[in-house]
Amino acid sequence: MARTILYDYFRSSASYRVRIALNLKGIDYEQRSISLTQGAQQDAAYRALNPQGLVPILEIDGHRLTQSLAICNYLNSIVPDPPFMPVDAADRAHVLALALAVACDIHPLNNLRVLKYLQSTFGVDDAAKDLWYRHWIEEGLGALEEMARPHAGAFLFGDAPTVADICLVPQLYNARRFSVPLNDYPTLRRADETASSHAAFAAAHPDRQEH
Ligand SMILES: N[C@@H](CCC(=O)N[C@@H](CS)C(=O)NCC(=O)O)C(=O)O
Repeated sequence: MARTILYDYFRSSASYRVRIALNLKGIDYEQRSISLTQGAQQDAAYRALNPQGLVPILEIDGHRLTQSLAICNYLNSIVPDPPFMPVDAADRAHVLALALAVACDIHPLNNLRVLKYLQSTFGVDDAAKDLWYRHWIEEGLGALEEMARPHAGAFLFGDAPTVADICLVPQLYNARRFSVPLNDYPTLRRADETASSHAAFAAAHPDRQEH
């Protein structure tokens, strides 16, 4: 059988999501590090694999998959246990809303290419760039805290990890890197703390990756 290969970057939060998902499902994989700081995602050879010039890519079962949440969905389909999503339709919609609040409404605004464009085209300096970064994280996490609180347990939804936690943990790692205070988000911190003692999450941490 062909090997499962993850093209990722240790600090990429979309890659971090897929590492968590693969670990939760117990799927072995090899990593190919694509250095975002050196611009390897723009190399013609890499863009031939992913025209978006973004990590991650997952090669699995003869498929080449992109988009971290599409990859999570694929993994959840081929290995149903443990499930990433609740069974009840309303609960699923809620968990997906939490995941998308991070993946669609926080993360893209702070992506490397967006920050670079702000600097190169609009002359934004480092201080203004950091302000931008923190603004979108704080606004997004504030809303996520409110959204998650009613149904949270040890994790963001109940007491088992879901795709919402898969998105949350890398986003909080990012927030800490940029010294964003997390005091106002007790529900998010609790889920993050639970996840940090879970082997699948711990093994996916950027500090545990070779680069
Ligand atoms: N929606 C995509 C986002 C992928 C993405 O933005 N990846 C970032 C790293 S987290 C990237 O490759 N950035 C390269 C760049 O901005 O040039 C996903 O979930 O996979």
